[in-house]
Amino acid sequence: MNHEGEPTLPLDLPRRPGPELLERARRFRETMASRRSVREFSSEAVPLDVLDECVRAAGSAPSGANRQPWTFVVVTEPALKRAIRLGAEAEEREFYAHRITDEWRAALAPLGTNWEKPFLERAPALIAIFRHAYDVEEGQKRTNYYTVESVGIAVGILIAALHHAGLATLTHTPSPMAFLGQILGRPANEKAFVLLPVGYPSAGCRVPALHKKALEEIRLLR
Ligand code: IYR
Repeated sequence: MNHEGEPTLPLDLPRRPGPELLERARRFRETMASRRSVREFSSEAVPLDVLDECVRAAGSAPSGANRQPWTFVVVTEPALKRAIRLGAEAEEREFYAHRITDEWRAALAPLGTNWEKPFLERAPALIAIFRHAYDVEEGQKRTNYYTVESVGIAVGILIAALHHAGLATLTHTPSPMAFLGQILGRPANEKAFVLLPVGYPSAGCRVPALHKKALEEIRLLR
């Protein structure tokens, strides 16, 4: 028990020798280095049990006061995917026509994006992640803490888990995203956070030639 009288468990984390740590770190880094955001999907179905395992991994994330302020909606129903595509394209049309700044347009040029989002219908699954700004228990609002950080970490683990399993994702944030909660019938405390199309890349899928910063550009030693 801890000092509040709450139950505790022994921690089960194996102590690995240095070379094994390095080898495992290197292999994970290599695995993650091949992850790319994909916008051209095959329509081939993905196994739901694989998605479930990846969502379980995401659900293991740390969160403020362990509130786990997230819902993962796995959408495979074609009519729902179509509605989501139409909702996203309505916002994106406005974004690319009016809301985008010249500077932002230039920043997006290497990605080749536009208002059209056919991948939202073609990808076999869309995982819509909702952030619980608060929870409602017995009609009372209960505050959650650090929800953006918590859900961001969970989504990072989800993207890593899907990639590690062998599935491609796109981290998609049509803005604003209120249409997602409406289409999927989420309550007012759940705010759409990000939309992840998931599947296999289409045959011949190409991705932009992007550069990732080297260690020396992102890590400081003090
Ligand atoms: N949400 C838009 C625009 C967009 C914005 C950023 I920042 C990106 O990295 C990519 C796209 C869209 O999905 O097209």
